[in-house]
Parts: sequence; structure tokens; C-alpha cells
Amino acid sequence: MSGGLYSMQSKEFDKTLDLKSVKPYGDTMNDGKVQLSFTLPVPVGDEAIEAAKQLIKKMGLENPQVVFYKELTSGYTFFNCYGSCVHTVDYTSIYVPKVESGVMDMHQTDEYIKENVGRPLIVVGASTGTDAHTVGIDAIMNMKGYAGHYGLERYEMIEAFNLGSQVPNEEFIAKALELKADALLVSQTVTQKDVHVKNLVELVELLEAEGLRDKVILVCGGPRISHELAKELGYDAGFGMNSYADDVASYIAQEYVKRVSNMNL
Ligand code: B12
Repeated sequence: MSGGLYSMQSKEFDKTLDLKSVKPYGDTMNDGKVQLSFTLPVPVGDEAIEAAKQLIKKMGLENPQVVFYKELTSGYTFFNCYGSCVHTVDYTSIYVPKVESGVMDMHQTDEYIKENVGRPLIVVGASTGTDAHTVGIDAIMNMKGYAGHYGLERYEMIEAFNLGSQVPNEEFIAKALELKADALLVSQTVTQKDVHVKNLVELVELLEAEGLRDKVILVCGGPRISHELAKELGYDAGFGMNSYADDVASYIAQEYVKRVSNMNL
């Protein structure tokens, strides 16, 4: 829900806050102050600074200020700038789709699977395609876990197989079949030229072609993945920054039980 306690506290602090037209906060309410940094492919100098200011105005920011600039290499200038945003958003109308299942800790999830499934769930994960980033999928799956949250390998009632990085989609599916996976976890970090979208969609298409899409719980994750994007691409759920094994394990367990009980209806 938008607002709530936060809005009450902020309104007491500053009566000019209107959650229907929110703009950035610098050091006074509604000053719209934004900090941004970028590089222009032009030589360092007064013309470069003027070009940066004109660009900032075109972005919808008033009073552009270049507070730092430096030549990166010949013909390229880096800028740190400030400006005041003239646009606002209606915070009260915002709806962000999220994974709805409640989050349980490792022991609760193990207990839940014992009681409701009666066997360990098989989870196969990888960083797929050309993506070489392993830290995200390791954070979710490794025994030692991440930021105080044990990974799936630590769960008594989850059999977790981490295939590592740069796993081609075909190989990922073959391994999922061999291991009789209940859930597939895909990690995608690189989003340059939308490579993640292409790769994630290709996996869905391959699973569909093999008649396997409905037989697995399909989850993706990564720093620029949202639940909304995941759903759009044909996944059951998506997890972004600051997600942990607890989130995905709870989701998989509850989703599995939901599917089995729907089948038994
Ligand atoms: C370490 C790193 C590398 C290492 C990776 C080593 C390894 N073994 O992983 C190396 C040096 C190999 C590397 C290479 C490259 N990298 Co790099 N890398 C990074 C860096 C510094 C950290 C990433 C990281 O480990 N984050 C920590 C983990 C814990 O966070 P996370 O991945 O977000 O994971 C969390 C969530 O997203 C989620 N999650 C992630 N996956 C999954 C999966 C599931 C199923 C679930 C539920 C949740 C989940 O849970 C995790 C825990 O909360 C980032 C910059 C940064 N500071 O983020 C750049 C960054 C990701 N790299 C980048 C780039 C461009 C590259 C290269 C293309 C560079 C190049 N030109 O060669 C190559 C790509 C190689 C390839 N083929 O993939 C860019 C990506 C930009 C973009 N938007 O696409 C970044 C953002 C740097 C930048 N600012 O430009 N990189």
C-alpha cells in the first residue's frame, strides 16, 4: 500500500508534501534536486560544459549546474551535475506487482515442505546464456548463503543443483530433465542490448516446445529483474536486488503445494 505511516510522519515534518505530486527532495521539500552523472563523447572544455547543461535542461531539469568534470580520455568528458526536476509523480496511484507468497525462514520452509510435500523439492539453478556472473545465483544457492541468509543447498528439504554460469539454455533444460527438477532458477545480470530478455524468452520458448513449461516452477532473478518483467516474459516469478534464498524457497514451496492441490480439485 502506498503512503501509510510513512506519509503521516512526513506530513508532520513538512506540510507542503503532497503524495499526489511527489518530486525529488534535496534539502527542502519540493526543491526537485537531482544529482546525475554522465559522459559526453566531446573534448573537455567550456563547450562540453555548455553541452552538458543544455542536455540537462532537455531532460526536464531546471537550473543545471556542472559541479565536477574531467577528461576521461581524449575526446570524452565525464560530468557530475545537479538540476531541479520539474516533473512529479502520483505516489498514491502506484501499484507494483510483487510475489505474493509469505516469506518463511529456512526452518519454517523445511517444515512446510515436510508436512505438505513429504519429499525434498528439486531445484536446478544457473546463470544462463553468455552471462558469466555467478555471485547472484551463488548467493541464492550456496550452502554458506549471503548476508546472513543460508542458501538453498543448506535446506534439508531442498535438493539444490547449481550449474554455475554460461550454461546454454538447451543444456540447462537437459539437466533439469535428468534431475527431474521441480523448479528452475535462472540468473541474469548483464542487460546490455537487452541480452537478458532475449535469453530469458528463449528458455521459455524451448521449454514450451518440449512441452515442459507447465511442469516446472520457472523463476528468474538478477539486479535488474522485477516480478513484473518476469511475468511479462513468461516466468512464474522474478526476484531483484536484495532478495535471498528465504524469499525464493518460500515461494517455490508454496507454489508447488498450490499447484498440487489445484490438480487434486
Ligand atoms: C563481479 C562482477 C563481474 C565479474 C563476475 C565474476 C563472477 N564470478 O560472478 C566479472 C569480472 C567476470 C564481470 C564481467 C563482466 N561484467 Co560485470 N560486474 C560485476 C559486479 C562488480 C558485481 C556483480 C555482483 O557480483 N553482485 C553481487 C550479487 C550478490 O548481486 P546480484 O547479482 O544482484 O544478486 C542478487 C539479486 O540480484 C538476486 N539474484 C541474482 N540472481 C538471481 C537468481 C534468482 C533465481 C533469484 C531468485 C535471485 C537472484 O539475488 C542476489 C542476492 O540478493 C557488477 C557491478 C555491481 N557493483 O553490481 C558488474 C556488472 C554487473 N558487470 C557488467 C558488465 C558490463 C560486465 C561485462 C560485460 C564487462 C565486459 N565488457 O567484459 C562482463 C560480462 C561477462 C559475461 N559474459 O557475462 C555491468 C552490467 C551492466 C548491464 N546493465 O548490463 C555491471 C553492472 C558493471 C557496470 N556498472 O557496468 N563482472
